[in-house]
Amino acid sequence: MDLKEYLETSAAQVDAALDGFLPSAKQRPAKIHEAMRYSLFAGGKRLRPVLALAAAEACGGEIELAMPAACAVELMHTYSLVHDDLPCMDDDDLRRGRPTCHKVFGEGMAVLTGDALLTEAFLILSETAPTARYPLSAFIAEFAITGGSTKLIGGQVLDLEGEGRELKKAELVRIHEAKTAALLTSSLRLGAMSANATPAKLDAVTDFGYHLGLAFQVIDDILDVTQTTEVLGKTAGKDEAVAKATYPAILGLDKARKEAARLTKKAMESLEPLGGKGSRLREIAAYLLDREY
Ligand code: GRG
Repeated sequence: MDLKEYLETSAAQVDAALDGFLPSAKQRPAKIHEAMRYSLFAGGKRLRPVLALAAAEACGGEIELAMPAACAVELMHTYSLVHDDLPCMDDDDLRRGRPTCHKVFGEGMAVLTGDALLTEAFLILSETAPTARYPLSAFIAEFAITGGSTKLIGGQVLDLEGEGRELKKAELVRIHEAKTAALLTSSLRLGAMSANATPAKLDAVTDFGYHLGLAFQVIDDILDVTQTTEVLGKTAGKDEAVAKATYPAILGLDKARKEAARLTKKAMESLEPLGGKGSRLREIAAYLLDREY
């Protein structure tokens, strides 16, 4: 199967599993379930669950056993987007090309939608089958740490504290480690754990996730600049980029592109302990470096 087909097939499998795990839109109170489904089925790339499934396969496991964890990470990701878009955070009107949850359902309902998605994520994760090396508590702890005050939430705190001032590169890296790399890494780790990965293989996907996560954010920042300037019909320049603390703003576009390539190379090198079985993950890393959306 070529990569495009693999990504589409995996995303479709994740969508079907999410649909099965989630309460139906008719379940009462209907509004909250409608809002959860609105945000979840809004056309996301499903990168994190696909990485979880690919890591499971790379470690010799089966995608069915990784599916609860794969769905749980997508729910945690969607919760973070719903809350990140709120007026008290980034105050965004659009997400995944559609009006944000609070624009459609109101602010109070969007807070509750994020809360419900996160809570549901733990319920789905609890369906994971333990393996010889990893009891269910290891999956739950991994997931809780990722969503907690030292990772996702901590990253958001650093982001809020950094608002309105120029950040140094090291500060930006700390935000990206916590906001972006942590959940990507955890997705891969949970997939690997569902495959009963050896400690060496788990370390390999962890290292891969860290570098891939940082690369993903640099690329996201580059696309933000190039796509915005494309829309405005301007040449990308430092002035447009400094509005937000990003890699292109701090380093300039050229150096940011080189940094993304360097991080992607590091990510690929981390997969050496997986041998040939790491090739799908390597392909995904290469694809993300060249992505245009
Ligand atoms: C808990 C409120 C709260 C925040 C935690 C993760 C996070 C911090 C905020 C989410 C917003 C954000 C800009 C995160 C950075 C990572 C990133 C580039 C997310 C977008 O991921 P994609 O491109 O999105 O995979 P899709 O829509 O394809 O799933």
